[in-house]
Amino acid sequence: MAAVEFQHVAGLRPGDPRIAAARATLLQGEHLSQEQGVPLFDAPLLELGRLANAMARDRHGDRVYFTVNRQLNPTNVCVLACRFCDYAKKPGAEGAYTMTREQIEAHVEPGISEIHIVGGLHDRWRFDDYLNVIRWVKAKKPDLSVKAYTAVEIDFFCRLTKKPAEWVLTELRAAGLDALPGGGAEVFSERVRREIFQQKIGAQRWLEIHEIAHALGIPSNATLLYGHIETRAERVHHMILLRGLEQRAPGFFAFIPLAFQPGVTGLVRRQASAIEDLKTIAISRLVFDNVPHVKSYWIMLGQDTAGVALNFGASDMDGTIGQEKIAHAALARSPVGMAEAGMVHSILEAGKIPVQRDALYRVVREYGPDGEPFAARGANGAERSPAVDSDAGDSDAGDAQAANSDAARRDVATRAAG
Ligand code: V47
Ligand code: SF4
Repeated sequence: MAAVEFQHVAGLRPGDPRIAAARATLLQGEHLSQEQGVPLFDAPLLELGRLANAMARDRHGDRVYFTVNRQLNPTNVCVLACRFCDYAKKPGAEGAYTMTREQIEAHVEPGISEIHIVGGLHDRWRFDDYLNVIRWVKAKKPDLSVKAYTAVEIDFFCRLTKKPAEWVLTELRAAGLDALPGGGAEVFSERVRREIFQQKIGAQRWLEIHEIAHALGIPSNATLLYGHIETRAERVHHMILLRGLEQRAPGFFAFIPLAFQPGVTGLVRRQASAIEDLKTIAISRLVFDNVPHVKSYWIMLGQDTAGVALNFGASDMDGTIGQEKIAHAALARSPVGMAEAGMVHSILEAGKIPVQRDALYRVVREYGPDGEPFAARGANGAERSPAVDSDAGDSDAGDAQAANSDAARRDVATRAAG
């Protein structure tokens, strides 16, 4: 983990004993325990947010990252039937779709710098079909960064090909994969898995696949699906397991708490409240302290809560997206996509500095307080990131911290790819 100097955290004087204890632990360079993490849900919201915001500022200054991206869901046909999922369809069912090459290529619009590919486990597709999706988008735009296929899909490819995850991931990388998204983790609890996603891989396999990816130099993200039948203690346990993996095998860029959209699943009557969302984001920042970014995923939070979350520890807003299908199949009320200007506006409104990035957190463009880009750079971002040692603490500015950890991850990816 990059040594983060806690200037902003040190400057706080929390009144609440739970927040004060968490601050003291972090200042000592230690991690919050399960016993310290769970009671933070009952601490005063604003004090909690202040500590998480200070933590984010110590890493990134006031910078908040986002990407101009498209989400590509090539098929909703899925052989599994997770109880929380309104997106998947059984083969041949009404509403089941599988995109053609032309439909896939149409997602590769000229102005985007990231594509996020995720979909169902198709009964008729072979591994080569999934590889082709990456090959086609990369052929259309070779400089596009490709974040594709969750650990659930990687495990499915292992079963399709009868090959180990190392082989599958190496083939995907040869086709053009740059990073793994964080989906499919749900919540690391056997109790919850048995109740709502019993056919799907559990914690051990999910963590194993991401560890293998990191060892191969493929960076990744991690998600938590919350606001259904899980407990707060299970959320914190999930964060602690991910933190342990980052310690053993660094390679996470971002942690994304996904607010469950109840849709027509009947699992819960309503989505978690905005207060619960903000607490979960803030506690993620404090407990999963070695992940560079916590994302405020506006598609599931809604734009307003997502903007507020930028002062509760989140330092990334994901992307403009285009046509989101998973949350909207579950009746999410957020728009299906956002224009770049809207994203910049939300970040400025939160009092933060917008920075446009690609899937590997290479800076594409920074913006001034008027929302105008003041430094356009190539998608490889070579002009910006100083090649600094990831372990060198820099108390001067948070952006140096961000550049450190992000540059370290890119270095890993470049070394392994070579
Ligand atoms: O794995 C499914 C979740 C995930 C619902 O890595 C639902 O940058 C809420 O992982 N309500 C896919 N969530 C999305 C995902 C993601 C999104 C944004 C950024 C990144 C990243 C990853 O969505 C699935 C599942 O956990 N999901 N149904 C639902 N009704
Ligand atoms: Fe299939 Fe993923 Fe939906 Fe589960 S969550 S049914 S694996 S598409």
